[in-house]
Amino acid sequence: MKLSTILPLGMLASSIALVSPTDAAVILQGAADNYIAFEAEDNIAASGTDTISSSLHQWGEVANGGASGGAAMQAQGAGSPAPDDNTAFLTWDVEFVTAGDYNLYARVLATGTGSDSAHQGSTWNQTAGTNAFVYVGASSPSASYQWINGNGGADFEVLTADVGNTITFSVSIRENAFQFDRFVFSTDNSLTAAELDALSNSSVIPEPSAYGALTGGLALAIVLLRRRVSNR
Ligand SMILES: [Ca+2]
Ligand SMILES: [Ca+2]
Repeated sequence: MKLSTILPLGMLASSIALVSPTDAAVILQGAADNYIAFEAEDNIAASGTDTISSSLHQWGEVANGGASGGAAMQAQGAGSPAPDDNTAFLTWDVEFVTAGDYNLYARVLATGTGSDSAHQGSTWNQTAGTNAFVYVGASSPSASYQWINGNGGADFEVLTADVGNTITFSVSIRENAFQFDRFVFSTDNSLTAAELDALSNSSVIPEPSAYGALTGGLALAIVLLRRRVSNR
């Protein structure tokens, strides 16, 4: 067997080894971007539910033509959990390539005063159920999706030590029917709604389902290898 026929297989094998089966999808800042943007309904790394007075509280994906990507995550469950009850949570894994102070913007649907707030981690890597998340809400309810400034305007600090590492951001339920549609973390703290809408979603580091694509590539390499062998 010639070295040239073996090499492609070897290269594929090392590509596979780089993807750990335990990795969740990680939302990755673009090399030239000063922001990370992602849909609330996509690439959720972890979630939790909570039962209060026999009512199950959880985040559910809902379709809505007004939502970015056509869908959003909605707080579901009768009544309202107590403030700072963050067991019914969603978590996303993100990775920055540039350190700095990042402002959180959230595109939300808050149609009434009884459904215009939620909770969020105020720093990276806050663990639901143990840390007190902070209030995030719309200043005024609206029938349409709106961008709000999260974290009370306080920045999320990405340290040099955070760069290239997976860090997590989490939200949890406060009021029923509140929706998170999309998130942006940007070093620009004065982005308008139009500017936020215009930002492309950040790319994602493949999750384990990418094994299928890699396996497909491996199968193709084996077919090509067999073809070469049979042609000899
Ligand atoms: Ca409220
Ligand atoms: Ca969305």
